[in-house]
Amino acid sequence: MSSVVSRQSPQPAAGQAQQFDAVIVGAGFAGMYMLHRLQQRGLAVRLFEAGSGVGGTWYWNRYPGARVDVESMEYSYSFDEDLQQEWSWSERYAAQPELLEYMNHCADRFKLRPNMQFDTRVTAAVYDEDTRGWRISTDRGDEVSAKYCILATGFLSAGDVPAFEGLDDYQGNTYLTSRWPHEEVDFSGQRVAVIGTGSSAIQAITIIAKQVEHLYVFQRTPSYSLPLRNGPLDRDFERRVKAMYPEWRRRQREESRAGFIAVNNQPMAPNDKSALEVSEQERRADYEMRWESGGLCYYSSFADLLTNQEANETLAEFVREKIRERVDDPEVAELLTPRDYPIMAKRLCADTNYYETYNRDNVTLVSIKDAPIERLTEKGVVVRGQEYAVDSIVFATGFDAVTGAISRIDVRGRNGANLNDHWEGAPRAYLGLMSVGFPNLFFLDGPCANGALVSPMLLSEYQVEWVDRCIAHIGTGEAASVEPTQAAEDAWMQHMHDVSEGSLLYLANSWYMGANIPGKPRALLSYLGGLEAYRQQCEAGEADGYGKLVVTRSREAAEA
Ligand code: NA7
Repeated sequence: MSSVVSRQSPQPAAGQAQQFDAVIVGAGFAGMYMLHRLQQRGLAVRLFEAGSGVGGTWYWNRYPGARVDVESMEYSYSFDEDLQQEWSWSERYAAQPELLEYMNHCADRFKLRPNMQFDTRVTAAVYDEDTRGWRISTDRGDEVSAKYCILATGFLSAGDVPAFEGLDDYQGNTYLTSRWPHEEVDFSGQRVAVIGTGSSAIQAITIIAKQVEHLYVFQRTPSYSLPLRNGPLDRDFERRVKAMYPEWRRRQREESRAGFIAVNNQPMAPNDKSALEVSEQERRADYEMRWESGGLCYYSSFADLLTNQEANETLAEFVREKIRERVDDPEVAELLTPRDYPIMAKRLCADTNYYETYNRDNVTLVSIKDAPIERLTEKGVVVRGQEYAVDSIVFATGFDAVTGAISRIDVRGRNGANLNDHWEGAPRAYLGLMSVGFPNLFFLDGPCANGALVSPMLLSEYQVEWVDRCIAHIGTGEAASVEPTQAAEDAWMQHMHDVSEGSLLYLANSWYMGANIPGKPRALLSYLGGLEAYRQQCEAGEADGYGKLVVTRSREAAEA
C-alpha cells in the first residue's frame, strides 16, 4: 500500500516562471491519469492542485459517512492490469479514507508527485495567439506557459452554500460537506442542523444522528434513496472479478448503459424490456431483486424508466412503498416521500439506515418545501417564524455542478474571448472535450460529455486517452494548434439535444440541469447517449483524421 514517506516527495517550487508542454488543473482521477499518460510520452507537464494532496472529490469530501455509492471493484482505474490485480478493497463500497489511500498509492506507483504542485489554485488561463499556447496564473504567483491546458477540475467540486439571509450572524460552528475539516469533528452532546437531503446529507445524517443530542434535518426536496447493503468485500466475488478483469471492464464499457454491470455479485446486462410490456409480477421481481442486491443498480433496470413517465411511476411507487415500510411515523414517512419528480431524474441516493434514522427520538425532520429557511440568526435557523437553536450547522447543499469549477477560472481564448461568455445560456463543447475559439484547451469530465451520468472513471480514462492521442498527433512544437470547427461543435450540440429528447431528466430541478443554483441557466449539462455511444462518437472523430478539428500540426509531429 502507499507509503507516507513518498507522499512528501519534493514538489516543484511555487512562483517560478516556466514553460511546459502541458498544464493540467486538478489531481482527481482524471487529472492524475492525464499526467501519467503525458509523462509516459516524455512531455514536460505541471499539474496544479488547490488541495494539499491528491484525490479531488475524495480529498475534500471528508464528512462523516462519505463513501462511493458504486461498487469499489468498478470504481477504480482500469488502465493498468497490474494495478487492478494488486489493489484489494476492504469494503463493497469504499469509504473516503480508503479511496484517498488508493489515489495516493496510484500517485506513488506512477511517480506523479514530482510534477504536481499542491496548495495552488489556478486563477486564470489566457490563450496567446503568438505562441499558440496558454499563459496560466495561480493564486501563489505562478505565471507559466504551456502549449496545452487541460482542465480536470471535476464536475462536483465547486461547493455551494446558498446565500441565506443572516449567514454571517450565526455564531455557532459551520461545516460544508464538500470542504470538511481534516481533523475529526465531535458532535457529541450538541444540537446540530443539517441543511439538505441529497447524497452527501443522506450519508452524513445517519452517522451524525448517533453522536448528537439532537439533530434537525432541513429538507426542501425528498430524495429517492435505496439501501446500499455495504459490507466487507466478498472475497469470492473479488477473486472472480480479478480472474476476468479485462473482460469485466470490456463489458462495463460496451455492454452497459452507465458503465456498471455488477448486480448481486454477477455481471448483468441492462434489462432491455419496457417496464410496461411485462406482467406486474415480472416487474416487481426485477425491482425486488435489485432492492436485495443493493446500491444503484436500478439504472440498468427496464429500458424506458427514464423516458416514459408511466414506466417510471412503477419504480417510483415501489420505492415509495419501501420508504413507508422503513419509517415508523406515517406523517414523517410522507414528508420523506418524493412525489413531485420522476425517480432517477435527480441522482439516485443510496444509504445505510437513512430512513430508519428518523425513527430515533433525537432526530427531527423539518420540511422547508413550502416555507423556505427564512434566515439564520446568532443562534440557529428560522423556519415559519420558529427558531431552531443549534450548536452547529452542516451545509450539505451541493455543488455548482459540471461547469462551476471551470467558470471560477478566468479562461480567455482567441481575441480575449471569455469562456463564461461563450457558454452563456448553456455550455458548448465538441464531444465535451473542446470549445470553438479556445485552441489547445481540453476539458475532462466536463460539460456536454456524460461524466455526470455514467461511470466517471471509465469516461475520464477514455477522454484522457483521446486527448493523449490528439496531442501526440498534433505535437508540441511552435505551430501546433487544435480546436473544433464551428460545424463540429454545432453538430455535437444538436446530437446532444436529439438524444435527450423525451428524457424525464428535464422534469426535475437537479444539478444535472443546473437548476439547483439560483440564476444559473437551466440547461441539460451532460450527454445522455450512454458510455458506448459516446466512445463511438469520439472514435469516429479520430477515424476521419480529426476532420472535425481545425488542426495545425507541428513539424516534428507531421514528420513522425
Ligand atoms: P445535492 O444532491 O445537490 O443535494 C443538495 C441538497 O441541498 C438538496 O437536498 C438541496 O435541495 C439542498 N439545498 C440546496 N440549496 C438549498 C437551500 N437554499 N435551502 C434548502 N436546501 C437546499 O448535493 P450532494 O452533495 O448531496 O450530492 C451531490 C452528488 O455527489 C450526488 O448527486 C452524487 O453524484 C454524489 P433541493 O433538492 O435542491 O431542493
